[in-house]
Amino acid sequence: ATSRIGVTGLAVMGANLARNIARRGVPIAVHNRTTAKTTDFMEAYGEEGAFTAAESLEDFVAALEKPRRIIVMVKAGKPVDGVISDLTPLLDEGDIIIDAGNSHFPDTVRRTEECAANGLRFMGIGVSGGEEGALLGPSIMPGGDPSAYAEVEEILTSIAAVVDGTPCCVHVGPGGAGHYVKMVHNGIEYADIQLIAEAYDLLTHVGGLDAPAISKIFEEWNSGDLESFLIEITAKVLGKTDEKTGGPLVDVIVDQAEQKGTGTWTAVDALGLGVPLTGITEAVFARGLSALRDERRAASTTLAGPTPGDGPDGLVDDIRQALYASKVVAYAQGFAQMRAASIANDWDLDLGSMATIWRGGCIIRAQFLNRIRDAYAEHPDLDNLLMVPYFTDAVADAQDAWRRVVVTATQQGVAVPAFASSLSYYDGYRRERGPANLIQGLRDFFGAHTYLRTDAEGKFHTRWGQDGSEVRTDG
Ligand code: NBP
Repeated sequence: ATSRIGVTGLAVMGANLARNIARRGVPIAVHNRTTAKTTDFMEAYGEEGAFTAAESLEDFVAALEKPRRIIVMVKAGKPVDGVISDLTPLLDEGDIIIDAGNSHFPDTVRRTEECAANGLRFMGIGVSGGEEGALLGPSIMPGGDPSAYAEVEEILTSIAAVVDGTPCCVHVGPGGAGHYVKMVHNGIEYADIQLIAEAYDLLTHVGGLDAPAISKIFEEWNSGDLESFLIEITAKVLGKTDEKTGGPLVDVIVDQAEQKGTGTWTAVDALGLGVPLTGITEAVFARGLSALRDERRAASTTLAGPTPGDGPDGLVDDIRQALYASKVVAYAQGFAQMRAASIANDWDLDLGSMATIWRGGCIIRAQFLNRIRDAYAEHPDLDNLLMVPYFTDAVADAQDAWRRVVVTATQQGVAVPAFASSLSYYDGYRRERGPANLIQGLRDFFGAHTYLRTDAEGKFHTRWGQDGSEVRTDG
């Protein structure tokens, strides 16, 4: 047994993670269900480090030091369960199985329990950054038994991205916490991307700008508050000339967004927790709408819209501000969701650390995350990021532009679900008294669901269908 750790599953993510580990001088065993992939891997990268290639799981396990540390990087879902059950009889008490794929957190909770029943330690870790991140330094969100994390901490922190000397890897919490945080990360990524798409849509259809001009705008935006990986690559994608047509590549890409489901998981979980997560959820719905391409084509010549007009003065900068304010809201909602999940599951999540490990390696890496980290450093029990002076002021400064953009979009018939729902959330959140008093009145009328009063303790019901008198129902 000469390898300190092993990776099974050598598709792009597993292969790159294994190479990243090996490049740090860590002896590592590699395995893949289909052996040809292992052979190809060794031929291509075998010289990069101290690899032991294993054809069978038995040889793979035999190559590992104890306690064995095994990273499973196979397709999420059933394959992960298959690999765990194949490994289990080959392992000893205290060995560690680490699922580094995009597993759904309830599966991670279940697998943690199943492994524990077999004397094994299980970790579910979120790895973000795509294939390049896996090779050069991802953001890593490890969840699971702290004693297991202690056994792999050195390796994981050594392969993670580093920002200002701090590795983008911190123990998130027990059980499914790591995969949960990765899920919310992906959800926020959906919202960020949707907001960018709405800005692009407005600049195109209200601003009358072409893709190269919008590319330049995003390039400029990337030197301000919006500075982030996604804004940077938006400039690149919009600036790309198509080899075939000689025009912008984006103009010939089909406008149907695909998805792998992590945005939906985030939205469904928020609904279950009762957390208003409008930005991410609208982003998932917008992808769903985009997929209805044939229906949209038919509707485009059937359903009426407004007569297009000119964009107002200052439109470009207004859109920048609307994008920023909506982004603040989307992150505020995502962090509120993690806080609610942390309380519900007893995870004790350190939200400032989550912002810290997302600053590098991952798709949503951004300057902005430093502000979130600072906010939680000062106020660890913060209910909502919007209440921190930096964000309160940022949104206050942007709100006039934000409102103008939503009004313009509405008047000109451009759909901006994420901009508009973020603004509605903001306006709803800042109201001391909203209209739910009427909702409670209606619920009491048709279902005797009772209501609370602003001026008295207790629960009340009005006998709507009888004499109209009010009764106290809680004793
Ligand atoms: P895939 O998700 O495409 O999975 C391919 C790997 O799974 C191959 O090694 C394949 O082995 C193995 N596999 C399958 Br499929 N079924 C198996 C089974 N029943 N038993 C054993 N092995 C099985 O690979 P990936 O794109 O590298 O992603 C790996 C994980 O990382 C996923 O959970 C993914 O969601 C996550 N992730 C991906 C990215 C990304 O950018 N791609 C980013 C972040 C996270 P074979 O060669 O024998 O078919």
